Amino acid sequence: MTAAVAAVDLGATSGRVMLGYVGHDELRLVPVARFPNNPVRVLDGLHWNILELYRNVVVGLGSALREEPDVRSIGIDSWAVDYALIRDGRMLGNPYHYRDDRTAAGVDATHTIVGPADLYAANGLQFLPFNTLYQLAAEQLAGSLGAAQSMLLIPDLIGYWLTGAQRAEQTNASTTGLLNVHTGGWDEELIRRLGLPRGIFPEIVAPGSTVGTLVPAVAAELGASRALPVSAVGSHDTASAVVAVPATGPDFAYISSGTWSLVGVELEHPVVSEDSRAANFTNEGGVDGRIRYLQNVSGLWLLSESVRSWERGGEQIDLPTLLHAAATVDAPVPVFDAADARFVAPGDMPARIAAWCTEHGLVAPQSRAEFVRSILESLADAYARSIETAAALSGKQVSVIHVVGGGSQNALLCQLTADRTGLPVLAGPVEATAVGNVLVQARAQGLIAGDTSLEGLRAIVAKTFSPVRYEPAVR
Ligand code: LFR
Repeated sequence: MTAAVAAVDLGATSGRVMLGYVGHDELRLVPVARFPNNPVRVLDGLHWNILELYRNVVVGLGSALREEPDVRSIGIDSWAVDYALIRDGRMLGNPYHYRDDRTAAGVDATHTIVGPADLYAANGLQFLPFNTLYQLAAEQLAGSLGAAQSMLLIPDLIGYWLTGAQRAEQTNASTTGLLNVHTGGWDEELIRRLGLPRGIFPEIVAPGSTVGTLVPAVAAELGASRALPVSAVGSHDTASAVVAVPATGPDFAYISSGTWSLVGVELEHPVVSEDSRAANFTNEGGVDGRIRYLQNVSGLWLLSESVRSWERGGEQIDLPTLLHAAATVDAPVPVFDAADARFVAPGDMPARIAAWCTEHGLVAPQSRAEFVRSILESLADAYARSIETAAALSGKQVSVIHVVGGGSQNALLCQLTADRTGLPVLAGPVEATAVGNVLVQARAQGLIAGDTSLEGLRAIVAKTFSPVRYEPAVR
C-alpha cells in the first residue's frame, strides 16, 4: 500500500512543499509548491519575511491536500538557529536573519560569563557568531527578552501556528547552543549561568513524535477533511538531509551542499576534545540520537552572492554558461579560505575575494569565469580539509563522500571535490532535505516495510535515487 505525507522544507533562499509517496518498494516526491525566501532589511537589521513564508506554507499545504486528500501527516524542516519570541500566543517582533550582524555584542557578553572551552564541554557546538545563545544574549542586552514567555525555532514556530502546540524539536534545538551534548536535554546549568529565562524553552520532542493536530481554523483554511497530525521530523534541514544520504556502508562522509556546505561524518557519540574545539567541529543532534559531527563551510552562497553582485547593474547572468566557462579555465586560479568570516554577511563577494587574495599575496581572479573557478576550487579545498580533520578527530574511516542537496548538481564542484580528496564522490539526491523529512514521517506513520533503522531508510534512498559517481583524477 502506498500513502502520502506532506513535507514543508524551508531553505535560506527558497521554500517548497512536497508530497512524498511511500509504500512497499516506493519512494516518490512530487513538488507541489515552490516559493522564494527573500529576507528584508529594515532599520534595525536583516529579517526573515516569516509571515510571507507561513502564507506560502499554508497555500502550498492547501494545494497538497487538494492533490492528495489522504495525506497522513505534515512535517516541517528549515535552516537552524533562528527563532521568534512569543507572549500570550503573539509573536514579539519579527525573527532576525542569522546573517544579521547584531550578535557580536552577544558573543562577548556570553563568553565573559562562560568561556569558549566551558561552552564546548557543555554544548559541543562549533563557534558560529549567530548560534541562538548569542542571539538571545544580544536580545537580553537590548532588553527584549524580558517580555517573552517562549522561544520557538522557525519550524517549531510554523508547527505552533498550525497546531497551537509549542515544542522544541531535538535536532534543531541542538543548534541553539543550550542543549547538553551528552544528555540531549536543555542544559539547566548553562541556562542558569547565562541568566536566560528557563521558562522560554519548550519541551523537547524527538523526530518521529507528534507535535499536535491542526487547529480547526487552519484545517478549514487548508481544506483538510480531518484533524491532520504535524509530525516532528529532523526539523533542522541538515538533520533531514543526513537521513537521506544514500550510504550503503558505514565508511562515508557527507556534504550537505546548499547555501552552506555542511561537511562531516555521522557518529554514535560526541567528540568534545580540545582539538575538536580548536578545529571548530560541531556535534549537532541527528535523527535517532546520532551525532552530526561536522563543520559549516561556506557553500554556494559565495557563488550566488557573486552572481547577485554582477547582476546589480541590470545584466542577467546565465549560470550554466558561466559554470561551463569556469570548467574550461586552465590558468591556475587562487584558492582562498572559504571559511573566512568576511564572507558571511551579504555583499560584494568578488570584491571581498579579490581583497582576500591581495592580502595573502595571491593574484586575484580576473574574469568572471576565473572567479567562479576560484570559488569552486576553494570550496573543494575546504571540503578536503574538513573531511580529513573530521576523520582524524573522530577516528571514523572515510572511503566515499556523499554530496546531497542542490550542490550535488554542480558537476564541476563534485569533480573538484573528488580530485582534491582523492576519494569517489557520490552525488544526489538533490532534494535530500525533503526526502529525509518524508522518510521520518513515513516511518512514524508505519509506512516503512522492513528495516526501519536509519540504515534501512538510507537503503531505500540508495535504491530510489541512484547517485552520480565522480572518480578522483589519477594523480
Ligand atoms: C543549512 C543550515 C546550517 C546552519 C545554517 C544556519 O541550511 O541549517 O546547518 O548552520 O543553515 O541556520
